[in-house]
Amino acid sequence: MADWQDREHPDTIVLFDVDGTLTPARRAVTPEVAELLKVLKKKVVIGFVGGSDISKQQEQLGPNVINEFDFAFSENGLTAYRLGKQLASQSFIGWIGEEKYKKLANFILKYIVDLDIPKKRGTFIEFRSGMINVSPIGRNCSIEERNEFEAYDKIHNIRPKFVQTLKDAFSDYSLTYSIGGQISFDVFPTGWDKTYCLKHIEAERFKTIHFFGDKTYEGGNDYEIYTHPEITGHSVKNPDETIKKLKELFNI
Ligand code: M1P
Repeated sequence: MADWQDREHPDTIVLFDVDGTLTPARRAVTPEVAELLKVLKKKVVIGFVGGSDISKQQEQLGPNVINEFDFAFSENGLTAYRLGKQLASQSFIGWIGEEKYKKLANFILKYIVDLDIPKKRGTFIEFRSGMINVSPIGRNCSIEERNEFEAYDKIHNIRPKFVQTLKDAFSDYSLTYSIGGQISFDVFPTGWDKTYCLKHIEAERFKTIHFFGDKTYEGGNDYEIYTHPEITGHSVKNPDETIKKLKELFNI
């Protein structure tokens, strides 16, 4: 498309997961990554696709992120921007309906009431446009409490057990549960995973679509897009590895 003629490779797009790939989980991007992205943008089209909502991505990647990236995909692309302009969004509540949602939310909150974990804070369900995010400790815990919960969860499998209970109780709901971060999991209609963002770039007819992510294993929230037949996937452990692979791949 004409918009990308200023790039060395206008038919190539590179998409990035955010947490664990461009930034440490829920933390800000480093100047080194930000600088590298500027150089990369001269060569190819760039975008990010994260599970979080846009306000968290603005905190992490900068307030002007929808203009700095050619494509900004929040909530797996259920909220999307192209060159700073918003594209069509999806509504989780519109899809599920109030009655079914109420049953799901009540079940989740009752489960959390009975959950015996060391600390509980606030915001156990975050209601977003295209999904809900559920956190057993509560989203407004501190960074230290977030790290503690993650370590505790690795031993006690609080989130995997919670997810399994919801899968069993709501097997007729066509929902997918995705553990993408440290303290929570995302719940969205099956199919609204990160591959959803590809609908927004179909018309651009890119010849190569690269994707960089850290949770590329089965069950991780990068798995579906990483293994998609049209994607050249790159699995990384952290932002440093993203930098290293980008430098090798694009001769930067
Ligand atoms: O981007 C990955 C995840 O980041 C956050 O997870 P947590 O707060 O558990 O570390 C959330 O915004 C989540 O929705 C998102 O998938």
